[in-house]
This record gives sequence, structure tokens and C-alpha cells, in this order.
Amino acid sequence: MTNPSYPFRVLVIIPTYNEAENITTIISRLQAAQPEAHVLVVDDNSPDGTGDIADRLAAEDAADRIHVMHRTEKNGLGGAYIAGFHWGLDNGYDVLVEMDADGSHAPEQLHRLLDALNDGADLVCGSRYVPGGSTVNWPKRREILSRGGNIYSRLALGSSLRDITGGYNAFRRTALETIDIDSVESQGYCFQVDLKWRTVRAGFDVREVPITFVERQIGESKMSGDIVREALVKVTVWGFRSRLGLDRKDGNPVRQG
Ligand SMILES: Nc1nc2c(ncn2[C@@H]2O[C@H](COP(=O)(O)OP(=O)(O)O)[C@@H](O)[C@H]2O)c(=O)[nH]1
Ligand SMILES: [Mg+2]
Repeated sequence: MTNPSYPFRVLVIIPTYNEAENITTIISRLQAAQPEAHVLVVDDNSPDGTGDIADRLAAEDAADRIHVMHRTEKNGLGGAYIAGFHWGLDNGYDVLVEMDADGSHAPEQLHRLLDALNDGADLVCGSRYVPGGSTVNWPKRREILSRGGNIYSRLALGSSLRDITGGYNAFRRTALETIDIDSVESQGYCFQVDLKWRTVRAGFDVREVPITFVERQIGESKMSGDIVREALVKVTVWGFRSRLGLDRKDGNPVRQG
């Protein structure tokens, strides 16, 4: 069904790993804020039963707007999103949104992203670091890491995006169809940088809108030192490749071998 206020079908993809205490709340907030949007929960066999709860919510939703993908093991945020994007593209959605399960990405602000898409953007990034954007209750250590990661990425890549590591993003399907998502191997923050950087380089209309990022109140972050190290190494390599003119014009990396 097309959203009456938007001329496109929206799928919100929510990757989950041990979000049993959050998943019901985030889906009901989303349905209250954007009743016509569909949701796909991509669960990596969470030991706390998140996948079962999502199945129950899907079964109880008379309008059939809730879908659940079960994967067999924890395989990182990036892998979950790629699988979710494929499902959404195969099922004819026009707009695919990334949203965390823990409440950090307010469904009540989703209209900001969708309005900008409706205005002609191909990718809209929810941004903590443009005027009007903010973070709430974030530990100082995480904020420094995030701000530092963004500054480093901007310098290394020559990108003008203020929040290139952010995870609250809405893609028009044509962007995802163009950037060869199967060749994206990165995880975590780096995955978000990779997707946005490819979309920018492919010449799409990429915009940022302010969001209020609220740190999770329940459950644990899956952020790890490995995710940070991966981001640092990969962003540096991409920066050099780009500056040396080794990238393909369509925004995708040159395949090795
Ligand atoms: N399916 C899946 N979801 C994940 C995985 N790692 C993290 N997530 C989900 O990705 C979202 C963001 O993770 P979170 O731990 O809150 O990261 P942070 O906000 O950077 O601390 C949450 O909805 C997590 O449940 C994973 O390996 N697989
Ligand atoms: Mg979080």
C-alpha cells in the first residue's frame, strides 16, 4: 500500500540482536508515527527470543505490515541490512529505511527523512551533526568516538556529509540498485560509511536532515573495538583509492582479481 502522505511504499528495516525488551515498543511507535509503513525485522537468532516476539507481533498485525526474517547466527549489522535490502527490493518497496531497534532513531522523526525524499532526494541521512541535530544521554566516550570518526572520514574521503557514520537513513530503491550492495563487506559504522560514500560517488542526490539520537535505555550496545578498527582501516584505504583515481565512476569499488 502506498502511504497516503507519500507517493511511495516504505519499508523500515530493523536489525535485531537481543532486543526482546525493545522490539515491541519500537514497532508500536513506528506504527503510530507512520501507519502505512511496513517493517522488516531482521533477527540473527537472538538468544533472548527477539525473533519469536517479532513473529508474534507479525501474526497479530491484521494489516500485515510486519515481516520477519530469521537468520541462523549473529552475522553483524551490515549482513543483516544487505539481506533486508534484498528482501525489500524483491518485494517492490520504493523506499528502504534503516532504523535501530533500541529507540535511538525516533520513529516520530521519520517524516523528516521521508519529506526530503519526497522533495527529490535519493538518500536522506538522519544527522546528529547538522544544525538542529543532537545526541541525548550518550556517554562522552561514544560521542568523542563518533565525532572523531566523522571528522576523520570527512578528511580522508573528502566527503561533505556531517554524519557519515550515522545509522538512520532512507534510500530510494534506485540508489540501492545502483551501488551493488552485494560487494559491501563492511560491518558496523563502516558499513554505513560505505553505503553513503558509494551513493554520493554514484552521483545521487544525498541530503542530511537533523535528528535527535537518544542513547538506548534498555539492553546492551553491540559496538566493539573490532568495529572501530575496521572502520579506521577501511576509510583510510578508500580515501587513498579515491585520491589516486582508482575508483569506478559508478561509485562501486574496482573488484579485485
Ligand atoms: N541482526 C543483527 N542486528 C544487529 C547486530 N549487531 C547489532 N544489531 C542491531 O543493530 C542495531 C544497532 O546496534 P547497537 O548495539 O544499538 O549499536 P550502537 O547504537 O552503535 O551502540 C540494534 O538494533 C541491534 O540490535 C547483528 O549482528 N545482527
Ligand atoms: Mg544503539
